[in-house]
Amino acid sequence: MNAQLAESAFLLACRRRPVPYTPVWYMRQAGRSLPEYRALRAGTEMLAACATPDLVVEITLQPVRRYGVDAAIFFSDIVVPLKAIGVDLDIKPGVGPVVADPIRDAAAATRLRPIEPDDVPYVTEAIGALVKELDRVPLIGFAGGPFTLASYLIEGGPSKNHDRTKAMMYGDPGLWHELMDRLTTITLGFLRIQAEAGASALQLFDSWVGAVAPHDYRTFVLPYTSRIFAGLADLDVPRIHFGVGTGELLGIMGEAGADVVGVDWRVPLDEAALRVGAGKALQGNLDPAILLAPWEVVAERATTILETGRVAEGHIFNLGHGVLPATDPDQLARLTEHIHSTSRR
Ligand code: 1CP
Repeated sequence: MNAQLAESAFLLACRRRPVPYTPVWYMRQAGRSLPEYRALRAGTEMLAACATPDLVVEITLQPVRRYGVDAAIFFSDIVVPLKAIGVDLDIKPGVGPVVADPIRDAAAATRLRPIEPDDVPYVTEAIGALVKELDRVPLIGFAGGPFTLASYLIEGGPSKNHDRTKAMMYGDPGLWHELMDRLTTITLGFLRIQAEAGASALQLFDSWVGAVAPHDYRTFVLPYTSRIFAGLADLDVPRIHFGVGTGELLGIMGEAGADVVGVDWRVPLDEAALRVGAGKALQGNLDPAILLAPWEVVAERATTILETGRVAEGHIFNLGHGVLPATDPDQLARLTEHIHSTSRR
């Protein structure tokens, strides 16, 4: 890693060291809201695009150029490693991941095998090319959290309440733990592949885990998220842990072992810092819908988040969840500028 990269505001904030200004990037910054993305993707299916290094490199770089963000996020999807080990699934436009044969019994669960670098040569190749192109801008690799992956596999697609997922968790804990154990091995393997290819930070997106009560998180999820973060500890790469609707889970997520905890828009960052506990940086947390309001509203809300974020030991500005497709890219470009200039020390 070059010295400027190691001293980038993003990596310094992840490590809770002093920063020249608050670093910023946006979840789902690549994709949907960018016209140059829609032009490039035209005629190529999502999973095919994820397996084409030239496209992945270009799509990953687009938001860095346009928004001036302090980190790039690898263009891929949380279901890519599942597809790579042979799960029959697709990403349907306007829907999301759809699994042909949902996992509902032990025979199906035991077909989930560990992932190897040879399963995803296009990931290693694209990350290698990106690290060169990005030079001093950090690249974030990512994977889906085990609960969130389990939900897609059990439900067969996007779900509002994760009913079947919880039915397995409560009703057949043996099968649940078998499935979570295998997903943990895949997620950990996929994150390590990305770090070894050159990613300089890793984010675990357990987007839907906010559906679980804290005491159930402890029994049914924490053993697995803890194993993932412990399994990355030797890499010297900051680990970020994110979920939506996790206000009641922030304390336990703090225990799971990441360096940075992502916070959605429901909990102010000063309160989140108390819940997460000492020794963590925070990432967040502007409601993505605020970007649909006039600029003055965005600026005022963003400034408040910089202020509440000051009590955290490190703060990476982000949205509370992904960029909405209807977002005007100019709002995000202006927001990056606003965060940098307002926070400059
Ligand atoms: O046809 C298309 O253009 C597909 C739209 C799309 C895109 C652009 C999907 C389908 N995934 C992605 C890229 C993607 N997915 C990225 C990289 C881009 C970036 O962040 O800049 C990342 C990090 C993800 C991660 C992802 N996929 C998550 C976790 C993050 C989150 O937003 O919570 C989840 C839950 C998914 C599943 C998924 N994939 C796609 C969709 C529409 C969904 C959500 C479906 C649902 O609501 O359940």
